[in-house]
Amino acid sequence: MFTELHETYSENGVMRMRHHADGVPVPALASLAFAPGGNHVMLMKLRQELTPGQTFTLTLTFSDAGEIEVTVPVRDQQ
Ligand SMILES: [Cu+2]
Repeated sequence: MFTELHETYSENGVMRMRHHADGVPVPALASLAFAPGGNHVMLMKLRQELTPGQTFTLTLTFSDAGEIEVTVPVRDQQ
């Protein structure tokens, strides 16, 4: 499995995803939301199915703050 940073956007009424291969800027003293329908971490080539209720660890890498691990809960699709 690997991950990509994506942004969902609408083009001519069609929802598309843009891959941010070089990362996304996080403004100083501000926040950047990752949520369905917007910025998200896309899990690619999963080797096993994820089950609602389970969690997994994701390591986010920041240019200044370094690596930060977050616990990701798996939920039902909405
Ligand atoms: Cu995506």
